[in-house]
Amino acid sequence: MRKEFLDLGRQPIANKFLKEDEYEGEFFYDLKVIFDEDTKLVSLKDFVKPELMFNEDYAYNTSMSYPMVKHFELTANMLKEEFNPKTVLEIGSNDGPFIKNFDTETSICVEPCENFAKKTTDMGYRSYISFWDTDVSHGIKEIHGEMDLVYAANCICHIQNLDECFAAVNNILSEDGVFVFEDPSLLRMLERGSYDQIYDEHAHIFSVTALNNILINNGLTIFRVDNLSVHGGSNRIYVARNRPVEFSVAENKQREYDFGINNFQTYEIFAERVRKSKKDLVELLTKLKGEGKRVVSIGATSKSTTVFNYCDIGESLIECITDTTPDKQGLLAPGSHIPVVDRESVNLNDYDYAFLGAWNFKDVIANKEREFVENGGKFITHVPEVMVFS
Ligand code: JHZ
Repeated sequence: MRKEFLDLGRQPIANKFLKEDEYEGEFFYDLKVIFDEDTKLVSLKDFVKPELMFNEDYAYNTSMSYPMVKHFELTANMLKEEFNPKTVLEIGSNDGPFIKNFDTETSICVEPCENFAKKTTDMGYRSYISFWDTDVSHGIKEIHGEMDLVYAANCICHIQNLDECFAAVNNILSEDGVFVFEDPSLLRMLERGSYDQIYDEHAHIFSVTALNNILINNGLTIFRVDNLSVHGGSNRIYVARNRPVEFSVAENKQREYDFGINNFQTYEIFAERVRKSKKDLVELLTKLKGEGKRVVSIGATSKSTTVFNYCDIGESLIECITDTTPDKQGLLAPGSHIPVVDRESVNLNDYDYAFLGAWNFKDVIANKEREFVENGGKFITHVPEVMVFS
């Protein structure tokens, strides 16, 4: 049975940055979250059509978050060393920071956003512009054969029909092949109160427990879990058909159980915390405005789309958002219509406070913006709770 526990209000497409003349027809949907008592999966109540989110205008460019480029290089080297795959398939390859560490002759990309598929094609990889499903899986297998490594980062949780997704992986995986994917962790989201992991693209927020339940039904088994710090706390899930299951799987499931991820009440408590976070953030920003303070935001993230729209924060409370991604600069943030600008065009010292839209890069940003702090600037974050720090 599916039970709703959180309503994050009317939300726009999280990565659809707008020109001024695009206000009119802006698409909004109801962002509500459910817990499935049977599989223990947390999902959006209503999914947004994938084509509205992932298309040739998709703005999230992995390589613009430079710590992630290093992360994918290290991940690729580790997987090469341990599994020595002869053939590699990446689902949701974005602009290629993972696949670029593998041979162009034996590696395949599947990516629905044409702008990014073009980039990996230019890098020499056979790139299919498509969503991942059984038809694509069969088509690729016919041409390129089975795959020893199927990899996906921050992509599987975007796929609405998980049974179809896993059947498609099962079809193309070689006998001893491994399927490795990483996505934000439900446990870390619940622990940290980071409700902004929830937006249109994240059709599901995964626990190891729920994934295990769904994968087993599809003939696949989780044999290892790595807990990662990236994206505010993610899990890297290793899946195969017949490998010995390692201790990390039981350990993660136990931690999830101990936290109460199998109980609906845990989600009701989380929802209460989210409502408090909204109240605290709006109160803080309103107070600062009353005192004549100026606030900027750093990182025009998908996450900040959820925060600004849920909390009804617009340009009157946060003047602008800086972001390193050229495709976001000069546009307006989805729903809130706060202007997104190049970091270089802004003197941070003109502002009193900087909200961390990219709180997952807190240390990197705090380090880069030392001068802002030295000049009396302070950061605001809402994770794990609304607070000011410098
Ligand atoms: P970042 C995206 O979410 C979307 P977002 C997606 N759905 C997903 O699942 C997660 O990633 C994993 C900028 N930046 O990575 C670059 C600075 O401006 O938190 C990015 O636009 N200065 C695929 O959008 C944004 O912030 C900096 O110093 O929530 C970060 O976005 C750094 C480091 C980044 O993901």
